[in-house]
Formats: sequence, structure tokens, C-alpha cells
Amino acid sequence: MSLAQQPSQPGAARVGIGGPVGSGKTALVEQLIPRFGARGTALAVITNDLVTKEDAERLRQSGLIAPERVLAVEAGACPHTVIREDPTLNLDAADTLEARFAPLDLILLESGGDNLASTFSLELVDYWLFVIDVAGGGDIPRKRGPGVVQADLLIINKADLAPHVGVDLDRMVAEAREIRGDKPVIVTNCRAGEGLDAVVDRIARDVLFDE
Ligand SMILES: Nc1nc2c(ncn2[C@@H]2O[C@H](COP(=O)(O)OP(=O)(O)OP(=O)(O)O)[C@@H](O)[C@H]2O)c(=O)[nH]1
Ligand SMILES: [Mg+2]
Repeated sequence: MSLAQQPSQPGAARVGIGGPVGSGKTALVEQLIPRFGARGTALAVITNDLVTKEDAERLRQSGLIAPERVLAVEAGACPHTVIREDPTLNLDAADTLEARFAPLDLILLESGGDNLASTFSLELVDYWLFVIDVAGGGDIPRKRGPGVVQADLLIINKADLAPHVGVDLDRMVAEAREIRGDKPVIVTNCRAGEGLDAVVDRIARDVLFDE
């Protein structure tokens, strides 16, 4: 790693994962944990749910990660507020994890499911992914929501469902690429674990500065 590439802040890289309700954000986290583990990346996770700790409990019980490395933030009725306008709760959770498990390499922050306009504060994260899914409709990229347009990495998940919901996946991907210019788009199937190595490689390269 060259000095010029090193992150300016010491500590763990913070990566946000946003996207509509049910698009597969937690399923993505479940796929990423063992892959980063295999690379030796020291990892912790923050989940945001509206008024429960559902996703945190799911991850804690998954056997994929030590339960104490998962913290839950209750986002209230507006999940975007705690990742954008006032990310204090998430910043505190990230600081707590860093202090407890130093040195951490990476913290994944899953937002509560939200709409296509949700984006992350760059005060909170160094990089963020937006997860949409094929079953949500092939026209989602064309709607140019800020999440789809601005995210550092767009994930189009549930590729396996395309034939079942009448979506032309190639067209959906082509439209997403056109709208996003140079920024990456990766197609995944988080049920079968497809496309995930490319996601890990991207994050490792762009965020951990580790080829
Ligand atoms: N067929 C298929 N199902 C998937 C895929 N990824 C996730 N799912 C299913 O989609 C549903 C929602 O997945 P979650 O990971 O809970 O979605 P989420 O985005 O975390 O949901 P919220 O946190 O509630 O917004 C679950 O039933 C998953 O099993 C996929 O690639 N293909
Ligand atoms: Mg979830």
C-alpha cells in the first residue's frame, strides 16, 4: 500500500449498506462476513431497524460472527435520519465497537430499509453500497433515485428472481450502468452466494486499500 492511498483517519473503514425494505441488505451482510473473515479482515457490524433489534438478533444468532461484534441502533420512524441528518447514534455505536475490538479493519453499517432517496452522511461512512433487487422492478435504475445514482457501489440483488418476475436483467444492469457512469454495479444472488466475491474485492480495493 502506498502512503498516498492510506486512509487519512486511523481506525476501521466504515461502510454503509442502504436500500429499500427487503432488498437483501442483511442477506448481503451474512454473505460478506465469512468472505472478509477468510481474508483476515477484523470486522464488526451495526444494524439499524425501526423500533426493534431484529436484524442484529438474526446476525448474532447466525453463528457467522461473535455476537458481541454486532450492535443494534433503533432508528425510529425515519431510518434516513440516523444515517444522514443526525448520525450520532451510529457514530457512537461505531466508536464503541472500535474501542472494544481494536484494532478493527472494517465496520459494516446496515441502514433500516428505506426509499430510493436514502443516502449516507460522509461524516458517518467512508463508502456506501445501495442494494436494490430485481423483484422490486426492472425500472428502478431509470427512476434515478439518489441512492442508485450516488452510492459508491450499486448492488442489484436477487438475480435469480428475474425470470419469475418478468424482469430483463441485462437491460436493468445496462440502464444502471448508464445512469451511474464510471461507478460500479454488481449483480448478486445472496441466496446462492453469487457475485459476492466481486463485492468483497471491490470493498477491499476501494476501502481497505488491500488488493
Ligand atoms: N431469491 C432471493 N431471495 C433473496 C436474495 N437475497 C435476499 N433474499 C430474501 O429476501 C428477503 C429479505 O432479505 P433481507 O436480507 O432480510 O432484506 P433486508 O434488505 O435486510 O430487509 P430490511 O432490513 O427489512 O429492509 C429474505 O427472505 C431473503 O431470504 C436473493 O438474492 N435471492
Ligand atoms: Mg435487514
